[in-house]
Amino acid sequence: MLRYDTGESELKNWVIAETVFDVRHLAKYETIMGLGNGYMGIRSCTEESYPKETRNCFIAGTFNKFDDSEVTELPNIADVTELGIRFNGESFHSEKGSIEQYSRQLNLRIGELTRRILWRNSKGNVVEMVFRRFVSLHNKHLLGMRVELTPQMATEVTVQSGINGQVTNSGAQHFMEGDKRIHNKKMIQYTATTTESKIDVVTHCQHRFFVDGAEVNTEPRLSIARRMVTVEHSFSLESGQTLVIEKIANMHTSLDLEHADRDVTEICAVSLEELHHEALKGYPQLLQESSAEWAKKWEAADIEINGKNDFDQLAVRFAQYHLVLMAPAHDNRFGIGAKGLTGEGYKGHSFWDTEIFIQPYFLFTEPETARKLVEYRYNTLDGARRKAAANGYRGAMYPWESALTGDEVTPEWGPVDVVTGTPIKIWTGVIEQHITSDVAYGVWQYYLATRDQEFMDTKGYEIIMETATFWASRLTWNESQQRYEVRGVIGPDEYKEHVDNNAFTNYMAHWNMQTAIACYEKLQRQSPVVWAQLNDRLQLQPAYEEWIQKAERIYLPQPRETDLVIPQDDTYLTKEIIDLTKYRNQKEVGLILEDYNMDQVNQIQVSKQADIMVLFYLLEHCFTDEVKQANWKYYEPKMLHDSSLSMSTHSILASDLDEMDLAYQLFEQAARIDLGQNMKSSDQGIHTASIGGIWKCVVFGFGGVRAVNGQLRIDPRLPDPWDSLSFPVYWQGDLLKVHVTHDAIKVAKVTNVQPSLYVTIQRQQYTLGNTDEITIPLARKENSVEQRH
Ligand code: IFM
Repeated sequence: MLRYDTGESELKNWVIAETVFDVRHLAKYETIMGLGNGYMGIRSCTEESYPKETRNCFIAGTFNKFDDSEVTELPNIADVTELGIRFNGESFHSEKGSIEQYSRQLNLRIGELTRRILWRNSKGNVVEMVFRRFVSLHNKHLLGMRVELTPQMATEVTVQSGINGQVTNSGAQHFMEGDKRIHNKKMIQYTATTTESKIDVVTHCQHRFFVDGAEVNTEPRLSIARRMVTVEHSFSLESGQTLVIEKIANMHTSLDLEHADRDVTEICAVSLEELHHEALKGYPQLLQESSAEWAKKWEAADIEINGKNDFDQLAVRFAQYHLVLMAPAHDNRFGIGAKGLTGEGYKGHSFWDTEIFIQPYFLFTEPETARKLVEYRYNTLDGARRKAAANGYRGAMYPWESALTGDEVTPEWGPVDVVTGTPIKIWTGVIEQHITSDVAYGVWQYYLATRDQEFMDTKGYEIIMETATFWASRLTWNESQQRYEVRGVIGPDEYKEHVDNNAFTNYMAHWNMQTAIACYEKLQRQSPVVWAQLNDRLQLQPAYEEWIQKAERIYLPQPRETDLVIPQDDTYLTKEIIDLTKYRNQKEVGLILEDYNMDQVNQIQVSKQADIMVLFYLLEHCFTDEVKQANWKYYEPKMLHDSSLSMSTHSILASDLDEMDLAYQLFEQAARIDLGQNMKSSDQGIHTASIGGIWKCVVFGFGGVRAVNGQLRIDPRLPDPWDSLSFPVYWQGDLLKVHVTHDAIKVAKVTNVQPSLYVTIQRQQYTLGNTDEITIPLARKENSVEQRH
């Protein structure tokens, strides 16, 4: 059972808890209680091992390809979290003896996992156990564990612990074993190298033991076996004595920027030295150092919701916690995986999830991390160019799934086709092409929110122009209609494959070319040097002419006169309409694929996820509320929300349309995708886009924040169950604090990077001077934007 409130007041809405241990739910808790820091992520497997566990540790960027028939993936790193504990020879395991008391908690505020158990073994000996664990936000290489064992009778306790390199990714072994060693009977070393990408991974760990507070040194039994190094310590405890085990581990790789010039021996030496130093500090101090970093994160980003349902406050903190875990803020060579570093799902690959669902959080909360994310797309631009060329196009065609290089890494085959009994062919890597304009959109949003001209001059314009050139080469001329079309794609709604003129794709391609045109003209006017450099490399003049000629004639599906519905693609509206009640009431997603295969689903008016709705949110100024409403009415009944990206988009759009009850209901559902009581939803890892979506529902939806035409708009609408909402917004270098109630909005400019800042609130423009604070009564919508101070 998942519980959200511990009742401890100082931790109210900061804790998620498991109150009953159930092996059927291992995967759920491993994921949602995952620990990490953007460099490494570990699933929260228990110290004792269970057959159904998925014991994963990932380090960002360490991609490896197992063999030619597979795509590259994040490999599972040697495990340090497993401990074998025996009491008078009997191994601790929850399926033996009986568990008299149990609770496991993740404290989001400090990033510590705690498990408390009162266990009675088969001989009636009762042991009180507390397991603690954290991954450091202070030293990205470090992980700390502490176990407190208090048997209620005299007991011989044996602890076997070390490093286990026998882990795989569902059977795929990504490593060649390297050096294994135990230094001075204490410091355990395990090195391994990825088989294809040749990345060295160095793991060390060290133990300290205390009995009733006094450190004890015992002679261990040492063991080195195949892909495994362990030490075993034994202790004779009197009844009521407490044994404390501290295990501190660190991980380094040859990919780490600080090790660029080192070989594996040198990395080992640095890592060993570091661990020696860190382990001496002890768990409490190391945790304290990490907590201090969490405190800074929360101070900079904390959102306060006052309302009827505590869950809402917890949900947004849970989202922010996982946003920290997923983002490789330390290195611009790595993207954010669709499951972050919490599971094998989607193999660590990055999707449009980053730009459209996750980046907004960093843009408005931690802009320096947002810069890393857009730089990642610049670092993979050459791969995107290769993909365009390989497919007969020009410019840059971003991969649907991206790893280190920007080459396409989408697997070719997926789960079973229920009709043929063979694996489903995955087409997304070939024809889900809107990712290219999504990347450009992410770059442009970054620029609007930061005005980081240096980034644009050296990287951003190039992405926008090369992606526009891709679209120019991708369009097909329709002679009879006298227009350019985008044929044979998958739009965001992946239940429609090989469609022509997916509205989302066409509008975004158009936006991409228009933005490139605007950038070109601005550069030519204002930055001739930058323009000349880009022109030299990209032959901009002819490209510009082509963008203009084609952008003007690209087909943008228009609302039908009869009902204002925009065709999602050329054929969607002609397909069969069936009764979808069964699938709309489903407990788990994807039920329709158990009854129909993809060819059949393609022939039905049924949608996997938000498609046109995402367009309304990204290009909101292009569509009237009437059109948005009409399309909601048409498409929503056909929506299964079979992707975790869908619910949050619908919630934001409902907020935009002032449908606050609906917006809140959808927010609640989005917030429960991982955090809810569905015990299977997160087995493969956290849904990072949905996590970003939770923040977006709050700040973009209820908070009404958006960058529109280069200007910050804050147009809040609180749902009924909330009394107030406070959140920070970074905008063009300055920090704003926003406080919203049902009656008023208060905006304070906290920093003074710019002398004045413009913000549109309820369609009126305000200027905020240094440390200005304005309070504006909230009224219903008005029609025109007026200038006021
Ligand atoms: O990017 C998404 C896609 O839109 C739907 N399927 C899952 C992908 C990764 O989250």
